[in-house]
Amino acid sequence: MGIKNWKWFAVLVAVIFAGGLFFLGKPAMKEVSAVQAPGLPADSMQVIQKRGLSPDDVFGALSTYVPTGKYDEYYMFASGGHGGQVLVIGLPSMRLLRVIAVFEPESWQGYGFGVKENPLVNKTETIPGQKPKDLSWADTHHPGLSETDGKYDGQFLFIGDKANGRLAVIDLRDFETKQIVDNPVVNNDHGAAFVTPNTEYVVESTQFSVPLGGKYAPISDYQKEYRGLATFWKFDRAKGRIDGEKSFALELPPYWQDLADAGKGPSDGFVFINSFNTEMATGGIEEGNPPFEAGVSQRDMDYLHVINWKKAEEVVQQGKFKVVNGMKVIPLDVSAAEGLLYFIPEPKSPHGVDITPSGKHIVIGGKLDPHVTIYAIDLIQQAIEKKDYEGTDPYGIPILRFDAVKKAQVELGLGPLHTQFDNHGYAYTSLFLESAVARWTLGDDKFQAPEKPWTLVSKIPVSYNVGHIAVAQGDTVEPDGNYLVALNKWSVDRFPNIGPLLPQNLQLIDIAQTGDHMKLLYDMPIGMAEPHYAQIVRADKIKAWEVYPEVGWNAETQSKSNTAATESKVVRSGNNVEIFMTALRSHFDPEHIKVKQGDHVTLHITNMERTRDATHGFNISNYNIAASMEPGETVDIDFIADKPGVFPYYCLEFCSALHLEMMGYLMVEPAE
Ligand code: RUQ
Ligand code: CUA
Repeated sequence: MGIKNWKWFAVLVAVIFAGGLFFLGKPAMKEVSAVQAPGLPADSMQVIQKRGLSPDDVFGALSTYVPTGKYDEYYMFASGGHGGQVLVIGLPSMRLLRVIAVFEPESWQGYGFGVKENPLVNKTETIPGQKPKDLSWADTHHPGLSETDGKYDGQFLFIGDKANGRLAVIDLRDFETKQIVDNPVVNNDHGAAFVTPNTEYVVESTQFSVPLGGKYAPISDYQKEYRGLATFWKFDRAKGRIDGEKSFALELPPYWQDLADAGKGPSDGFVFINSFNTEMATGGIEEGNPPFEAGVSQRDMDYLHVINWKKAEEVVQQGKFKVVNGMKVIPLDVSAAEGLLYFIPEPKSPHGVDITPSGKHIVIGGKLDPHVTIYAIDLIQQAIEKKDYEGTDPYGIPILRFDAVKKAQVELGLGPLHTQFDNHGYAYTSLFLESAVARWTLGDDKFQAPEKPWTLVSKIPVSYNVGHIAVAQGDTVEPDGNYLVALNKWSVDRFPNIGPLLPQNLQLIDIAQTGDHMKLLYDMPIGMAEPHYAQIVRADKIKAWEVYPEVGWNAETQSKSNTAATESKVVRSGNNVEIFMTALRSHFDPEHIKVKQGDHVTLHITNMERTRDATHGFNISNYNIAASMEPGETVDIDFIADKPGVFPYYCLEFCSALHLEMMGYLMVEPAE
């Protein structure tokens, strides 16, 4: 215990002691503050008393408070659910640091309101000839930080859009979205985004089976025509973009594939995706059929999909694929013949699949089974080699024998979903039905817990209905431990009443010590859609720019813009008016833009500032144009001046004392 911790411990002991006296109803304050609580000022004691704080409350407060001028130790990247964005939260303070606009227009960041550099405006083809979908919202589920050797490298963040089958790339040098990729074969996903250990690929797998390629087929042809898909998007790290032409996909049976995770260490080269609805139920409650909720949960076992992506890569190189809307798709019979896909029975109504830090074990949570089931990669490989199958599924995919590949099962409680890991040899699993998080021990993994392997150690209740959990770096080969965040779907009574639509509740839990020590520290309401998954990374891994590297920076190409201007200029040719504009506290140059109705106007605006935080905004009244130019940035906007009149443009950020003066007029002279 370091000297700093000692002091803190002494304060805590004093506080707890004081709290004890306080609860005994003694007029304790004066005695405690001076003698028994060295270092704790009397006014702090008064706060504790006045606010009625318990020792646990004080512990939570001391653990999470980040004094002004000091920084959080971790960044948490959480999906923004059907808000379509990504949330950046500091830990342990649980302060919201940034909302990154991804799939939805967002005016503060000038995202989706005319600036050509952002992918909502400038929709690029990922695969030649494939028209990107014209959508302005998404259901973001799983953020995936880029990895090197199975560790977060702090360079990129990927996020999937469950509702529309898309994937986005965020560059963590400026925390901005650079690319949105449309899956041309399917229109929804769920197992996205999960990266392979060196970010060779970003995995996106479907949730709901559909006829591939956007075809129509009646539901009566479900088994014949509907399919799932696992897409392996090739990531070009140097370009910071997904390369659709080097990507490929595997056709899967029409089971509903659920979450995915990529193997690492001994399981590197494999991707694991679980599934439900191996019943292939097709619903139709209105026609007297069993509803989906009953139809998809009849069987005791569904199938964990084991995909050998390194082998699949070779099979693609050998040309053994069909092309669906420009995407290379490996058909099911090729996967069966080439040994690319195996199934493992998994109980019951499986949801989360998580690889342990060593990469040796695969943990499955079955929503309707009180256990987590653990498989071992060496047993899986042996079973594949020995063809230890219990048969094949109707599509010819071999099913490995459950008992041959199962390593352990641990009974945890009701509704186990998702599992994360720490650096003490513990696994943590969310229990949805029980509203709790369970801590249990791994056996023979990278770290070893003091307790005996494969046993439940303790549980902590959470409020309420926990979905995912995130441990700091808890899905990598170097889990950091210390903190766990429970992403609770319901908050019910935790916050002041704001009407019927309630926030989600993210709860911070201290997991720094072993044994049954898990302490709830903090509740954070999220009043904007439902964060599904989050990843927590040590702050020193993120190396973001403070300002753009040079004046005249194009944030799309991350290089010097060829439309940057350090002096203003207006170039007219026929109906085209091109304006090179500068922005510097506290003026735009030019301040008058004179055009004729119908002119095609192109604006290149350069923020000349080198001062940190000296962002300027730009908008044109009634033209639905909004931009944000961070220091050094050049943005390009073009529009037709179809509305005659005089339209102020002004800076949207309160950048200086004369911010209100930072404006100009767009004068659109009516056409005769
Ligand atoms: S899953 S419903 Cu991450 Cu639990 Cu999306
Ligand atoms: Cu620039 Cu206000």
